[in-house]
Amino acid sequence: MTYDNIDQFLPVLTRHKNNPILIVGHKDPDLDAIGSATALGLQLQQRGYNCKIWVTERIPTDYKFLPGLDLIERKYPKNFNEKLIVALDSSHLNRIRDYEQLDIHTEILNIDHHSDNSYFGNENIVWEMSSVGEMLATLFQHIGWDLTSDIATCLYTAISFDTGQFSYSNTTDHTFEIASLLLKHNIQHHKIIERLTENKTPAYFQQIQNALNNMIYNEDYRYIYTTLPHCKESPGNDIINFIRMRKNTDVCIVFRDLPNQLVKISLRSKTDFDVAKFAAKFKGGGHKKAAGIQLEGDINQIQKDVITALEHELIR
Ligand SMILES: [Mn+2]
Repeated sequence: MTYDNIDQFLPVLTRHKNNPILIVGHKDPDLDAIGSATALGLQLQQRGYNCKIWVTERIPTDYKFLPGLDLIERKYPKNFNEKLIVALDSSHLNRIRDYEQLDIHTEILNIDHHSDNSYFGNENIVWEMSSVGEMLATLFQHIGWDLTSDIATCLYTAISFDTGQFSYSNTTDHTFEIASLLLKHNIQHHKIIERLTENKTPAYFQQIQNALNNMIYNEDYRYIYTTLPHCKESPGNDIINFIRMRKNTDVCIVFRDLPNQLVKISLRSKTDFDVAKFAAKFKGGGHKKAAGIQLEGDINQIQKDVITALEHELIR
């Protein structure tokens, strides 16, 4: 494994030692985006940097246990005048919500693990790794920046989330090495996992029920999909992880029917079938084994189009 541009990390930060630094992540932030942002924010803060995290979305109550959330501003901090933007877990600039508000002339450090990353930064650290959490832990280790228990908690949460508690194929020996290092920092492994997995609301169970009722399995093509109607809150990875347990399944899809004819689609592959490539046909993207699409229109028509395209691809 080569760590491209690993030696750019410290010089970029050092150059901005006395400048305001703004940390951003992708829209609908998950726990890799948020956990990485708070880890980097806490790390920079304890080293005397002036930094803020900008996330416009309300932070889900499930995430409230994370340290460092007080560094987050929901409104774009107009008078902060950042000189460096650190973009985390975002394959393209337009993955950042309201990115139009950012000054395009500001220097951008792009740290990401998506295979379709467009290298939109002035500096780009893009690796094939489980999570940005694992990347940041590696970068901190490389430059000799010690971790506090809070920073380790954020990183461990980010990694646990993006690896499905160390169960997906993106989990490597290196992931476990980093996890082992983080565990040495007095973090409560079982509490973090409990927060990630045993903290569900009644609405969540209703979603599971809907997901099961709407589940459709195709034996010939070995795909499975389901639809979540009126699903405002993100179900995270749980529903797609649930339906992927079906025997003899290669591709899993969850369609979320949102207000204003917005349809969000999550895709997973359990074979070499590249769902990022497939998602790109509908202007979506992601990783080979986990990707997403966002479309506007009638859910039934969109479903038909996506499933027809999928069957077409699977047959080749
Ligand atoms: Mn991620």
